[in-house]
Amino acid sequence: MEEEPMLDKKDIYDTDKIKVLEGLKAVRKRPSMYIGSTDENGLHHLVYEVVDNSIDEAMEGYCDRIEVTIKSDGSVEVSDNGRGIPVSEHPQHNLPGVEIVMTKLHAGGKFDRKSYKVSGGLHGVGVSVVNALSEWLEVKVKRDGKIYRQRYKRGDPISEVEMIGEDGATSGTTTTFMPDPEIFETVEFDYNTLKERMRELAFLNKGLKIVFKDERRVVEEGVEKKDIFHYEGGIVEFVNYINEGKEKLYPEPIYFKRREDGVHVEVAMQHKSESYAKEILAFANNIHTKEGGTHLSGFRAALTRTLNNYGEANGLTDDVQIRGDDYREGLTAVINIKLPEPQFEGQTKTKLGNSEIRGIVQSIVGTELMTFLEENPSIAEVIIDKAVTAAKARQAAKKAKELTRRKGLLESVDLPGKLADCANPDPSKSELYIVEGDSAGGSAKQGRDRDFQAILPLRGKIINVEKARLNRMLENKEIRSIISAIGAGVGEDFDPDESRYHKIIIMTDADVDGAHIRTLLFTFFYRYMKPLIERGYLYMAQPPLYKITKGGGVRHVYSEAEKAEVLNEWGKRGVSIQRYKGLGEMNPKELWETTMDPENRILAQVTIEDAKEADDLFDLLMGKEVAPRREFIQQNAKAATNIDV
Ligand code: 0RA
Repeated sequence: MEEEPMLDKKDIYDTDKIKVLEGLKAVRKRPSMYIGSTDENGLHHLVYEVVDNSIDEAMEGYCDRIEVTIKSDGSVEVSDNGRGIPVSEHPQHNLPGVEIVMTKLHAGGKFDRKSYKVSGGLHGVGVSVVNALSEWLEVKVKRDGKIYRQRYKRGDPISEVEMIGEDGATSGTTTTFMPDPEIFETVEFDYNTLKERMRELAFLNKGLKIVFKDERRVVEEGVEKKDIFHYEGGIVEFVNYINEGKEKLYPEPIYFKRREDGVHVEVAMQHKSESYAKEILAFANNIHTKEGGTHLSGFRAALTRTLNNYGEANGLTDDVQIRGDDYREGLTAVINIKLPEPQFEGQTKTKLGNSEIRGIVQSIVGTELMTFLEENPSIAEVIIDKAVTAAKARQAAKKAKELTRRKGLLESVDLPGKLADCANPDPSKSELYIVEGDSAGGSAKQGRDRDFQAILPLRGKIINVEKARLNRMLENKEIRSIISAIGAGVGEDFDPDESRYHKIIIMTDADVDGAHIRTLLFTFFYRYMKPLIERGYLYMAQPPLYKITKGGGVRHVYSEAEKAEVLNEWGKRGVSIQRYKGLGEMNPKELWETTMDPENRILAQVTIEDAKEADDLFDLLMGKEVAPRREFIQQNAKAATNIDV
């Protein structure tokens, strides 16, 4: 900061101003009432508040560039090329417009812009709040060929609005502020936090260029971070950004935009094909309404109704009851509305409350989407087909759940026929072996300790992974017998406290098929019984790799290293080495001794990371290309045999 002009404060404090200062004092006394909190969130909110003012100018069409810079001293500068905050005197206050905007809470009236302001929740409290909570703040206005400046300390003007130069070419407003460490727990801005909001604002305001810079490390390290966000495609590009790298059901997002009763409604949406997650982002006046609201419910109602109507009229629904959820499976959508007087409600003031908006959004989305479907029948068909598949999967999952429900208090669980259960009723002492193949299943049944070990054999290839869709998993008989053997439900209803075993041990061969089945089972547990993995109930059995015999001695080894050790110890003469290719090669006694006896066996506990990896791999296996698929199965088969305990 440059020299501070000497001011006799009495001279400039008219009664009006005293009121103003009382207002800002109140802000400093209870900052959380204005910005939510004084932690990191509140700190970053200061930037949003200042940027929102420039965004308002952009929304009115007077500004197409905003520059946001974290300066090397830790202050933040926000600069726009809008009209510039007026500097002329306000008739009632006898103060320049810019001073009113900077020092008066909710400065309204003459210098208040109308239209679709960014306001609601914590947004729109006004830049005077930022001023009050700043150690210092400086505003520069370029207007009518001149440059004006005023400075403040903790909200107090410490200079007049001064004309400091001339610049005939441009107009705009630049605000620089240093958050007050007396107020905030931390005054260090996080680049990535701010960056995400800047990107979002650029998507929501197509054509607007936001230049975001961090100059903090220029001096010491010579690095300047800079991102430029500028999207001529607006929210269509937003959807492309979210869906990047994913398989899409149709190549371009569906887009439409219309205005009704002074409300602007804009929607971009696209379904992913191999992913089931949905991401529907709703914004009102640039505020991300995380808690939803009337615009979101209008969108959802229109989506369900329109697709149902189209599907039924064109015989695409396969007589299945399709629900809204089914149409939203894999959907990425951005709903962007601008309305005159938004009401924000909810815990975090991010729920749009204006009731008239539901009908407006529903009617616009309804007619625009119907037009799109009629003009693009092949896209309409794939969307409805996907929903039909989702609806069928949902019904199958429901059936699977019903299967696993306990009958009554005194009655036992409905157990699958193939399960050889254990005698001990205490889950914490009980183990369930899920065994690949009937023959290994037979050996395991004979070799086990039936007091605490239960065996569930699975048919060789439980399901053709190449063709299986995740949602078809629950229709699979083998998967259903796992669900009922464990007896704790599935999916959202899964309750690990109900699990009939505290150790669930997957026992498969150490070959490609075994790896296949393991991937599938891990994926199943990860998606439908995750708490089981989190509790550490899921394990992999580790059968030995080799049987080494010499004279009367027998050693089972579980790794190449161990094999080398034994050969070193015994010498090579008279030694025979047998490689186990599958579990089926072991007789019941050998299987017990090497793989099931708690005294000797090695178990690998499955972690969430292991399961997540399998889940990603599963997605890859479901992918379209054939060559990489083969390769990954082989690599995974290798990796899966090398897990250390
Ligand atoms: C009030 C009236 C006018 C513009 C602005 C405020 C204004 C405020 C900010 C805050 C950051 N950037 C801004 N740009 C403009 C309209 C003045 C006119 O009629 O020319």
